[in-house]
Amino acid sequence: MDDRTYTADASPGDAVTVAGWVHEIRDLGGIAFLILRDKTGKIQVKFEKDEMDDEMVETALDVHRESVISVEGTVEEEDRAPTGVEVVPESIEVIAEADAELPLDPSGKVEAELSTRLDNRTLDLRKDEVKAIFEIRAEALRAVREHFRSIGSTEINTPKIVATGTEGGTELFPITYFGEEAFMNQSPQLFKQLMVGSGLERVFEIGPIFRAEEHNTPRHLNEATSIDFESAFFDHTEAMDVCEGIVRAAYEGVAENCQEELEALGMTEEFDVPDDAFPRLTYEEAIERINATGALDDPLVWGDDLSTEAERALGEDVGSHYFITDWPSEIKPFYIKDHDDDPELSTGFDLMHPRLELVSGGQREHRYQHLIEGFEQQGLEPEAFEYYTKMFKYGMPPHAGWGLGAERLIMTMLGLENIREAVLFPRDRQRLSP
Ligand code: AMO
Repeated sequence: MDDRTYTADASPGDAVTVAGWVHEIRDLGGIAFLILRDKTGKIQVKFEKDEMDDEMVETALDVHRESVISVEGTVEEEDRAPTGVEVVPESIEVIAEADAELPLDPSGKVEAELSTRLDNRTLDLRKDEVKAIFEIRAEALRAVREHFRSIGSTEINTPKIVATGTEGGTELFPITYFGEEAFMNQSPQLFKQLMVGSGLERVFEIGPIFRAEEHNTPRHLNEATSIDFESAFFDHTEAMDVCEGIVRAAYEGVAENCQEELEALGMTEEFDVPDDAFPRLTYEEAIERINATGALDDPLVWGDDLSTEAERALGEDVGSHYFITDWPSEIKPFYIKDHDDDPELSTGFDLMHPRLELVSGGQREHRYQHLIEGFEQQGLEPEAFEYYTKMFKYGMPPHAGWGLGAERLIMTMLGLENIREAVLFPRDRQRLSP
């Protein structure tokens, strides 16, 4: 429709064709209003029964809500209209009639359960506050990409069907690949590391990761989007600097370009770009602080991973984004490098939001012999990873990087209760369709 005008662009005096969905019809007797909604907003169309063509008025009053229509007419100023203008129609066409009964109410007057919303995502995304989440997600990813490019990293796309896992064997989804067992990739970890040894040196990827986690929680998905970064000649502190920059760039992009969306979410007042350097606590300091809060029945001891409860207690105590650094080597994966002066301590770090973990990363083990030993210590067979390990024999620079969960970033940025709200079509224990 070349001649279509978006509702937001309709100005008094214009002859327009507006097209979109029937948001609402209000029949007041002699006069009736149809509210038409499109991507950019809503506009009132006025029908004066005595003065207009009967058939046109009848069509407008009979059409079901959420049908797709187009209206040709003139835009006039009208102070009483929600947007200060209205369309005085000359003709109306019903392009796609909607059923009278809808599985959920896009006007939002009747609230729907999350599962009903996810089953009917198309209708759900007709609501301003839901659409806003995905506009913001798109903007955050745009800003992230731009920031990565500004620091000289190359976007890569690596295979999602793989022969081996990297993040622990129990969380793999097996598939059949021409009669052989293969898996959906849990992380681009090994591929991004291989690329720092290539001529590309500094890379990022934004792509799906698959985790066959059994538990169904408000913070886990079985298919998530990971924002991954890896750079040659970086140590873990430099990787953390980039991580901070990326998180801030995402917030800045949203603050600059998504004011309308933040308004739809009722967040204009409370949306702050995190500005200070994120505090960096060592693992040891973190467990001391958690124990000092008294929130846990059993105090943490060195070597414990942090439970959800422990993360929450620390998050409340710190009150902003923060890093946890210097984790015990034994609870970090084989590819994370240990500190040279203390092999019990790793260079692994996590970036935390007060509510939950956003990022894991670290400097990587780039020395061939140490890497092979790391595999063996974790009970993995280095032979299965030969495609990866052998490249460490041909000139692999020291390097570091991290992975950031895109949905967790959006969930925490917008204060969403459930991570599923930040995904169009979530995959979880119960949900494989749509
Ligand atoms: P990790 O397994 O900690 O590290 O994942 C990195 C980040 O990805 C997000 N994430 C998830 N989000 C939603 N649902 C899930 N099931 C899920 N799993 C992970 C989280 C998490 O912090 N290879 C390393 C990264 C690296 O060292 O570069 C890795 O995958 O936000």
